[in-house]
Amino acid sequence: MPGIVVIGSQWGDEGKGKAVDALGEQVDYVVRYSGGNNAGHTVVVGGEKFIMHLLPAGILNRNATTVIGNGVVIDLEVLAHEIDGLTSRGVDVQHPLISANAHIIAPYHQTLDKVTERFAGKKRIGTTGRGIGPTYSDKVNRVGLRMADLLDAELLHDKVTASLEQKNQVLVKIFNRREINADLVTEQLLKHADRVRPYIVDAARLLNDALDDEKVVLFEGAQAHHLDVDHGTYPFVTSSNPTAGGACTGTGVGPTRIDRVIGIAKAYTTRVGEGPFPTELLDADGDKLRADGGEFGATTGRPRRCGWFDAPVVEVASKVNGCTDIFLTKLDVLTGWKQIPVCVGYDINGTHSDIYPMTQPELQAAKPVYELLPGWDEDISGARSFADLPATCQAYVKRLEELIGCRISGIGVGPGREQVVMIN
Ligand code: 2SA
Ligand code: GDP
Ligand code: MG
Repeated sequence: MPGIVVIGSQWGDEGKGKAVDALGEQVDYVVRYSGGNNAGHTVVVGGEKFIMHLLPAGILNRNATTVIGNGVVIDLEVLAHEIDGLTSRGVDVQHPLISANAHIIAPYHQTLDKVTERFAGKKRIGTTGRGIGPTYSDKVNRVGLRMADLLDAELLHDKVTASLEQKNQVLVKIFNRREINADLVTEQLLKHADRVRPYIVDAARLLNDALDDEKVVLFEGAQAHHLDVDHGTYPFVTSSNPTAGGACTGTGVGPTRIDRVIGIAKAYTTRVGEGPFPTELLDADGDKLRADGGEFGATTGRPRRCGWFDAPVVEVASKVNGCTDIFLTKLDVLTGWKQIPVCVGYDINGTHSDIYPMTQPELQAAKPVYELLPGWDEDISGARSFADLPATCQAYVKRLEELIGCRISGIGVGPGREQVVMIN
């Protein structure tokens, strides 16, 4: 079972960090393949909380080698800070191996992200402001900076200069900002160069060799299916491919090497940032879910929007990502509700649909159609087998499984590393 991909099946923050950590000791390599430090992946070990932004959450597993693939965008300052932070907390952080082709987030990418959002007003995306979109834009526009460029100071300077040419005009003329100096930016980036140079590798070759040696490689997705630039709620998406295909393009391994795709689904739904969200609750029920689930951004601290489980949202993610199984998280948060509504389809301008809509206007118009499932009062946080769960809780899981059309292989019943129920 060497190639395993973990993806978010909703709008992120499903608990991918915890799920990756739960796969634990069987993993030899843990690899991030998309996004950057917009991500926040949380693992709670012995009551202590760790949030990883750039490094994969699997880094807390001592046996695994950490890799950052070519599909990731890297803020060098954040990377250094994250490695030092974990080390100071006693985590044995062997340095990560970073693809020579991964792109660098420069300070001007962050500036552009922030000013673009500010100027967009009501049309803003609600980005994390970490410079993610502008860095991927540069990559696609072929004016990006790659990790390998840190190996040649002169080349790096040339590339920064070229990249800033157009941006400076935009910053000055449109956003009324000061021009950014290429020498200063190059200097800032080179500050980190000595440290990260030894990390830079041909990650595609390394991972393919590892798979040839029957090593277990875990591809840790960031964000989620519905934030994917191709498959998500465009334009309210991130600028990369968090979907399972991104594990191939974002690391350089072929699809034939992937044996398992685990979709992570929260037992209800959350979203942070702008964009459509059919089951969103703008009332006291939403506030209760937010409070009970501690639903605040792991990177920015923003309150997450909360709503009921939306089955067509997870069903389409499971299909498009080729999920082999689903890990259902935060089931414990639903304890105490008399009845739990589950969205089984939509009313779209008077027409019923039980599948996720094809177009954005249809999604915007979609009114959820709910099925009410009986709740439970028992504390399930100590459950360790499916049989430990109350009958109505078991029925909730089974109904979701039916609606998603994919086997649920694990359940999260609390934030702690040990708080999982594995189902054979
Ligand atoms: P960006 O910054 O360009 O990627 O933002 C574009 C959209 O993607 C959303 N996005 C996220 N959604 C959920 N979780 C994310 N990570 C953090 C977390 C978020 C936080 O773990 O909680 O702390 O705010 C994440 N990263 C990006 C974003 O909200 C925009 O809708
Ligand atoms: P990720 O981005 O998908 O890794 O998710 P985040 O770390 O951003 O957010 C998930 C939050 O839920 C974190 O605070 C986790 O500690 C917490 N969490 C994960 N699984 C569970 C669970 O099964 N139950 C509870 N109560 N909390 C969980
Ligand atoms: Mg998160």
